[in-house]
Amino acid sequence: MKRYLVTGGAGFIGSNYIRYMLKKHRDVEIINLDKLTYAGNPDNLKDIQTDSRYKFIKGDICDEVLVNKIMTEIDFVVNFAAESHVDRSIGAPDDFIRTDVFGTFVLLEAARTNKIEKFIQISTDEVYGSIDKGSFTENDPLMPSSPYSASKTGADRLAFSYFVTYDLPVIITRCSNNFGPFHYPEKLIPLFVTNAIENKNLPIYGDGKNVRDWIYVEDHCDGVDFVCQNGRLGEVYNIGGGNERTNLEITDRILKKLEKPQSLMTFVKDRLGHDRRYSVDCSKIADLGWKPKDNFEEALDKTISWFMENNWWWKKLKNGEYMEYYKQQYKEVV
Ligand code: NAD
Ligand code: TDX
Repeated sequence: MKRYLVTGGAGFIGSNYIRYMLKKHRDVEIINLDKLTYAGNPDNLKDIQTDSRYKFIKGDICDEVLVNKIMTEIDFVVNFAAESHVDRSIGAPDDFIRTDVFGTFVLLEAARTNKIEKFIQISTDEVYGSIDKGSFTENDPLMPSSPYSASKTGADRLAFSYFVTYDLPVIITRCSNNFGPFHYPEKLIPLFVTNAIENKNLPIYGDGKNVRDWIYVEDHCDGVDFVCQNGRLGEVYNIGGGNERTNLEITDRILKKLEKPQSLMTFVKDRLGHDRRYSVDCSKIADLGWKPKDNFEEALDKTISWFMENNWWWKKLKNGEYMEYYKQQYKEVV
């Protein structure tokens, strides 16, 4: 049995990754360590709660005693735990520094003491900052521009330093924008899909021409598993979907699929420091033999259908305290 510690496994990508791993591999045991912040949701893993290979521990990656105790039983660490929403990092950066930087440090220290087999640090394409033309390779300088991406850069480089300094078997992935089931409805695609279903406005920041490269979450999970098995220690791997779209293009597709009027589009005040375009060059992971499988338009349609069929999951999140706070803070119509 290979024993995994997945942190942040009750969040969007972490929960998809745990489900994917349990389905794909018979010989894995997974401990999910998650603090259950507003973004962590036991509903995301309802269907696998009874799998004997899966165990949930509610706790903080910053808790050194707890992390050290868990780490004695672990071969692989996959660190998804983070504060992950750029807008929130602009309003209140504190938790981003604490979890994304200090929490990663606690995990790295415990992994070093307990001599784990591999440590996968889930970083992000946002560490490079914005690029007008071309795509970033893994060797390009890091120019993060939000408190979120700066915190993630701290964690990314800290993980690398543990490889160089202590020989900790670290691999770092930098993925582009994910979408799919269980995506928290504060992020662009789930917010716009659920708003459109409810005939509410879709708040587009600025001119809506910012570009993101979208990847279906299952492809990302597959890429992380591939890198864990085939990646070289101490290396960084970009993971992208190869689907660059403006926010307006995404909005248009959502409205058409749901047969909703264009009049739901509302232009609101731009995000502070809003990165114009993200783009990663994925030839390094392609040379190792991996590429994403999902077709973007089909995967987006599948995701929209999932949200239509699972309003039990998102309705209570959107009516929750956090979303009320969020709405007041950031959606000023221009
Ligand atoms: P998410 O916000 O949906 O989930 C984060 C999870 O981490 C939640 O379950 C939360 O409860 C948990 N968590 C937060 N603080 C914690 C702490 N101190 N201790 C333990 N658990 C804690 O985020 P996501 O979108 O699933 O992203 C997961 C990871 O992937 C993050 O590291 C993010 O930076 C990275 N990433 C995300 C994307 C994307 O498009 N969503 C793209 C590239 C990289
Ligand atoms: O209401 C909105 N209106 C809008 O125009 C929201 C929530 C977003 N946007 C725009 C901002 C971005 O240009 O849509 C784009 C995508 O925004 P988000 O969904 O907030 O994602 P992004 O800021 O690109 O960051 C995401 O991808 C990289 C994840 O949240 C990060 O965790 C990941 O590292």
